[in-house]
Amino acid sequence: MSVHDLEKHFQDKIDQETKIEPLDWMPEAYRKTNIRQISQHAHSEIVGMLPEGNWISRAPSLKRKAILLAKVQDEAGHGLYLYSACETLGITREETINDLHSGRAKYSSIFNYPTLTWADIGAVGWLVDGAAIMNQVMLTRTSYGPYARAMVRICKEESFHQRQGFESLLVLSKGSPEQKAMCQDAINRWWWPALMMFGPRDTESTNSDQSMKWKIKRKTNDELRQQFVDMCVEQVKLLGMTLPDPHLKWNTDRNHYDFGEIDWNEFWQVVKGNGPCNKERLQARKQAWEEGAWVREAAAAHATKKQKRAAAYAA
Ligand code: FAQ
Repeated sequence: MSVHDLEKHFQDKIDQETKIEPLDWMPEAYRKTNIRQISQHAHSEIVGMLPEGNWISRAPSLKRKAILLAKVQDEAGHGLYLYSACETLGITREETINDLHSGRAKYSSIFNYPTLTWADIGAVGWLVDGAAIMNQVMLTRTSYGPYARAMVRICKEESFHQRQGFESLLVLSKGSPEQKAMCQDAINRWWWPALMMFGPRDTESTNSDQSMKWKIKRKTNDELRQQFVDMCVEQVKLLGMTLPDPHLKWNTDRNHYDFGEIDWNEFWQVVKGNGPCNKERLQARKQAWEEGAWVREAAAAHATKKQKRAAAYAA
């Protein structure tokens, strides 16, 4: 088959909703786009453990500590499924991790903000996991099979994460005046960065057009952001709190909430490495990688020993 025929066959499969699997022929740019997105997603899960891990030792009760521990462990699991999905595209885990450490690969802007109070952990659950799941539900139907399957399980866990965050804020919102103020302050600080998680406006999004044609993405950045705003405006009422945007207003023509302008300068500054915690986050990941070298060596030595034993039995 000529490359043209292969490309046509590939696009037909996508149009007919047949998943692309690792051994199928795929255009090099499709492979690279998936590696880019899946590895950046994996890095986000792993770096995302840092702002929450910060509060495990300071959670206000044993119950909250157990919940937070379970959640942070889930994020590690998500990272591992995603690194594995990425490896099916012919890149090694070490290569993807090197790309993170060298700054070649990005991770979500949101994890470059600090978690200053206990209420931030609730706000991360409600808003950050909420934004993540809004985007990830569409990814359960993404065209690359291993990524779509990983997302099914991840979404189930993310939905628990979002609910626990909301419930934690609900408790604070019914508490003392100080607790209420802490809850509102966390919402104020996390709202705009959460909206930035969906990426640049569609008109500025360099990858969206092609990713939509290949059904890697099923909804655009602005569509998902709008869905998220509409959902949160209703949910915040249950908390008796407000969202920090004076321009939020129901638009009867559009059947959606209008909202204020995102500070895109701040977004790009954070993406380029100049956010409040970028340097700290990367440093923590590099240190963890170096300090974990002995674990990787021991695991590799153990695997070699097992292989040799199995070969000896088989002989
Ligand atoms: N931060 O052309 P587009 C989570 C970059 S998981 C940093 O629109 P695309 C779980 C983008 O990479 C959260 N960079 O890009 C959790 C591109 O640059 P590049 C992560 C961003 O890929 C919860 C450039 O801007 N989720 O939170 C961001 O079509 C709690 C142009 O943008 C995923 O990764 C950003 N926010 O659409 C863990 C989901 N936005 O790569 C712990 C999978 C854009 O060309 C605690 N990813 N950029 O150099 C996606 O769905 C897409 O990649 C988008 C961006 C929607 C994020």
